[in-house]
Amino acid sequence: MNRGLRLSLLTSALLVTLSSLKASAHTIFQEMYVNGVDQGHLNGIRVPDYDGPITDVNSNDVICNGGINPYHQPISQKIITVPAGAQVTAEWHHDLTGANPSDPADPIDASHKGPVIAYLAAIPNATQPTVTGLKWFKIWQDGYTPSTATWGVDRFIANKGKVTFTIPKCIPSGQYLLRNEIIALHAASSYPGAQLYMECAQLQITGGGSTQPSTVSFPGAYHGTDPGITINIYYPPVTNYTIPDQKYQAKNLLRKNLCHLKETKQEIIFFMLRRIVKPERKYGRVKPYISITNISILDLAIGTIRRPASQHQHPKLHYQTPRSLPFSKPAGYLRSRHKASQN
Ligand SMILES: *[C@@H]1O[C@H](CO)[C@@H](O)[C@H](O)[C@H]1NC(C)=O
Ligand SMILES: *[C@@H]1O[C@H](CO)[C@@H](O)[C@H](O)[C@H]1NC(C)=O
Ligand SMILES: *[C@@H]1O[C@H](CO)[C@@H](O)[C@H](O)[C@H]1NC(C)=O
Ligand SMILES: [Cu+2]
Repeated sequence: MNRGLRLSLLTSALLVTLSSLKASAHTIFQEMYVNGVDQGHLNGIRVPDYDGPITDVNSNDVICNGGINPYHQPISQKIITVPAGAQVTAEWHHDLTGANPSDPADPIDASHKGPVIAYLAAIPNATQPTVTGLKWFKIWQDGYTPSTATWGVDRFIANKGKVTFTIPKCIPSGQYLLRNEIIALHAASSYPGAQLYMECAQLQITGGGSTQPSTVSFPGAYHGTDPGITINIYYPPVTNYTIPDQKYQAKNLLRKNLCHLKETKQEIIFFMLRRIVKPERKYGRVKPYISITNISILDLAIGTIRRPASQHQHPKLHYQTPRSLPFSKPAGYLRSRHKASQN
């Protein structure tokens, strides 16, 4: 079907459903840029013809769409080459025909407030049809900003449907799917209600490293009971919003510093020293034997971790603590280690 015909069919479909236009003002991720270079409309992305949402977070459709919204045929066989560390831009529009400045609901209707999110998953073959069983890790998200009462979707609309983020420099080279997602919350006060929009781009990441991020599954990462999935965004007024995928929330420091693990370890240890080990000071100079052989210790380090004011405040450290160290007990643990070290 050529673009003109598709457009006119779409237009008549829209006219027929004019009264529900607002409710059906959805969106599709359909074009990618790598370091600013356009990869071509619909190239390397599994796009559906219809822009409708997925509302069942337990459905396989939540992975890369393409189930209840069948893929546009033929599915692009292009694999987009992305150097690790590159900035990529995902561009979304109201329907598959691309940007339409005269459409007030392009790139998405302004009512569709919510977060904009990006995940990656390694895959043996980026064009293989099977997308179940992949291990996903979040690389970027833009949720709710309380100080300005604005959502990721508001910024996304202001930026004409484009969001830009970095592909982590340290993840292994290879083929990946990039899952770009918007969770529209305008009807999310009961489940199912949140409208999830997602498409997957096919990537070949080159020049990467060896960091293995911790991962989640789709379906599985989200639940109908998540405060980020089921929420009334109108009343009471939103003061905080928790983007779904709790595992990510707990480990967002890792995500933020995915490629700076050494620095991350130091910051966590600094945090633990300030928050937990402070009483040790009266015994003189603390010689901590905290170790972080395993970044999973971030499970324990949920909270605000501030940077030390100066480099000199970084303690010198030996890394050798078991990962099972309970969060409530490190002071005692440290004390015993401190004693042990004096023996
Ligand atoms: C990857 O999957 C596509 C689609 O099934 C297939 O055509 C292609 O041969 C596969 N490539 C490799 C290297 O297996
Ligand atoms: C807001 O924060 C409270 C307290 O931490 C939490 O119980 C609630 O689920 C959060 N709301 C959302 C929408 O994330
Ligand atoms: C790190 O944590 C993972 C997951 O909990 C565990 O399987 C692995 O053995 C740990 N590695 C080390 C070096 O402790
Ligand atoms: Cu919609």
